[in-house]
Amino acid sequence: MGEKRQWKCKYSLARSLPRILVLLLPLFSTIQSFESFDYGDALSKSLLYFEAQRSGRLPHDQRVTWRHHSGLIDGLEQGVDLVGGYYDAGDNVKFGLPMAYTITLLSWSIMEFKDQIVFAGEFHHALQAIKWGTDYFIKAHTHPHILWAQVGDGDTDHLCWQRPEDMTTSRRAYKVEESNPGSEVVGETAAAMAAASIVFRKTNPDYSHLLLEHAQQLFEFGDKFRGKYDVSIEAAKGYYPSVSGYMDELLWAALWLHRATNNISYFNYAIQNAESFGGITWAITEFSWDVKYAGVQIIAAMLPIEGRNKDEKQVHQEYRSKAEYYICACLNKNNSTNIKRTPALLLTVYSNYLNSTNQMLNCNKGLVETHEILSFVKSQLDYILGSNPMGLSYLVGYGPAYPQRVHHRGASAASYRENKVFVGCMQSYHTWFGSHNPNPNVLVGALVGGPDSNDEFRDRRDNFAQTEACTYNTAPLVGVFAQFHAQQKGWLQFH
Ligand SMILES: *[C@@H]1O[C@H](CO)[C@@H](O)[C@H](O)[C@H]1NC(C)=O
Ligand SMILES: *[C@@H]1O[C@H](CO)[C@@H](O)[C@H](O)[C@H]1NC(C)=O
Ligand SMILES: *[C@@H]1O[C@H](CO)[C@@H](O)[C@H](O)[C@H]1NC(C)=O
Ligand SMILES: CC(=O)N[C@H]1CO[C@H](CO)[C@@H](O)[C@@H]1O
Repeated sequence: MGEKRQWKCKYSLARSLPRILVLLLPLFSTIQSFESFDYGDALSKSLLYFEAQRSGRLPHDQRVTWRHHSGLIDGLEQGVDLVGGYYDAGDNVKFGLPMAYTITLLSWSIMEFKDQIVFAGEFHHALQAIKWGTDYFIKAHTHPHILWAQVGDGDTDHLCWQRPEDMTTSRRAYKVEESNPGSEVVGETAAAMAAASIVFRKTNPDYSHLLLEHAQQLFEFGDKFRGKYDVSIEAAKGYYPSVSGYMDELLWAALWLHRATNNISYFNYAIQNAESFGGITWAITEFSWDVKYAGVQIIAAMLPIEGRNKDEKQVHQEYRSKAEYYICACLNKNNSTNIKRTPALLLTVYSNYLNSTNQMLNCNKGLVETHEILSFVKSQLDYILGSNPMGLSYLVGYGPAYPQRVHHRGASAASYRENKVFVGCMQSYHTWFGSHNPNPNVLVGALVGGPDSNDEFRDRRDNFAQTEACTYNTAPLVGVFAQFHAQQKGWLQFH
């Protein structure tokens, strides 16, 4: 299928954004908005996408009705129930690392912008999107020191173009354990469950408590039995290899556990390992399923530090300076244009933090007010939603024009609900992958890879770099859409 050994959705949309935005940015401070986008609609749609990516037995209230049950024997071969969870992108593999990262970002989005999501009437759907992932992690964490971290393998899956409901490819499951460790996936799953426990604390305290227990056990496991997960699970290597190693995930997990428990030992972990784990030495303008340093730095920068000693305050200050380097670099105010990911979530969170503590951002090209950061984020959102040279919304299903041939097995084939006749790999490949027609099912809310560095976009199913979507690219937009929707509707921005 031509997609073998791609590093999925790592450098896609937003690669070309900084260049355009540098040109546009001065306009935004004077012109509030030259085109009005419906962020509320974008928010609702972005949450629908997670229903389209569901694996397992679908519930009665499933709104994306072209999908049906799939992966119902996942784990059976190994005697473990791994039914559920999410497909990461346009294929039918369940990859643990990006799935966990998706849930961390969704949870972060939803805790940080909870009031705005409630205001938009989407809180219930948002909780469901998280729970579909965390219910699966609970199943996959079968022993304190065992985590099932993948079902299916990319190589056989990518030789087959088949809707998930008809799947005939390998559903072998892979685990990490003491003798076969995988600290990236274990750390990220700990982070996801800790973050989700915060989200569920009020609405479902028992569930929140359960998630926290899993998170604490996983962190202990990932920290004590350290090892690269793509060495232990070779089947992950061609698709989600860990280039940055696991130290960023361990810091990330510790900070999320600190936020969830307020237990000082996690704070101390992030401070004591700050230097040796690269937390305060790396200044990286990438935030992705692989590299989390910018997220670590931003969360650490927002930690309250009253009562901490001089050395701890010093480490905190170094985290903060790296965090601000990242934000400044995104805004092109730190001599860097090397932003490869849409940084909207991090910027919006940090901007709200600065505003609520009455601070400004100090970049080496000058002081930046929080409304300037938000203008930049808004310009990114508007670019995604249609304010771009192609005049296309890269959020599928939004607005009058959007990609029609998304690289997605289920969306490209006839809906199982309408046509239950089994379609094998080859027949499906010829009939659906090979078709020049638009997909029969619209993958509403998916953010596709997007335009190339010349702002061009070719809407072809085989052009996976541009037309495939990944769950972890839509997840951070959920909170940001909610924030801008609330602002657009005159909701009080800061309390
Ligand atoms: C804090 O976390 C550590 C490490 O998990 C644990 O040993 C300790 O008992 C916890 N402290 C409290 C007060 O819960
Ligand atoms: C940043 O760029 C300015 C000119 O735009 C240059 O004078 C300055 O030396 C650069 N600083 C760094 C740290 O590269
Ligand atoms: C915080 O946001 C409000 C509303 O947009 C704005 O009026 C105020 O100037 C901001 N404060 C700072 C410190 O940027
Ligand atoms: C690469 C680069 O230009 N880094 C600078 C970003 O800005 C901070 C201060 O705001 C400097 O300390 C960095 O050297």
